[in-house]
Amino acid sequence: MSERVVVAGAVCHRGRLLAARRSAPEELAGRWELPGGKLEPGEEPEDALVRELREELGVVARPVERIPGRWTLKPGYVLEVWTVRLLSGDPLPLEDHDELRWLGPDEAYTVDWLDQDRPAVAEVVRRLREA
Ligand code: 9L3
Ligand code: MG
Repeated sequence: MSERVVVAGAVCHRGRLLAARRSAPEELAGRWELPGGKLEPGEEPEDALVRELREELGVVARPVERIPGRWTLKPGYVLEVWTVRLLSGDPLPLEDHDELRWLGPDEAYTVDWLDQDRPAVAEVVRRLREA
């Protein structure tokens, strides 16, 4: 059986990174993540990411660059992360999240990130500090 891909977006705007607090499932609720979700059959990763960010946050966004690496989630699922630019809309927690926060590099670790998101978050924070 092949791996199923979960895509997530490091949405960066004005030097800050968007963090989203999950509202489900129970074991992940309250933890923070880079928003995104599973590919649908036949879908390209970047298209899935655009769709997920529209559904979950109500924004139009564009994947810019893949963060090197892929991280195993539950067995059979891997996480891939892109940096993302907002094209239009103000993110709202429409689906699967109950709070959003824009975090500057010095605030990036004030939330409890999901374990598998941490390497990508660290890379994005490093880039924000350099910018
Ligand atoms: N997941 C982990 N980190 C992320 C995302 C978007 C998702 N940044 C995990 C949580 C779920 C699975 O991947 O177990 C599927 O995600 P979703 O479709 O419930 O968002
Ligand atoms: Mg999701």
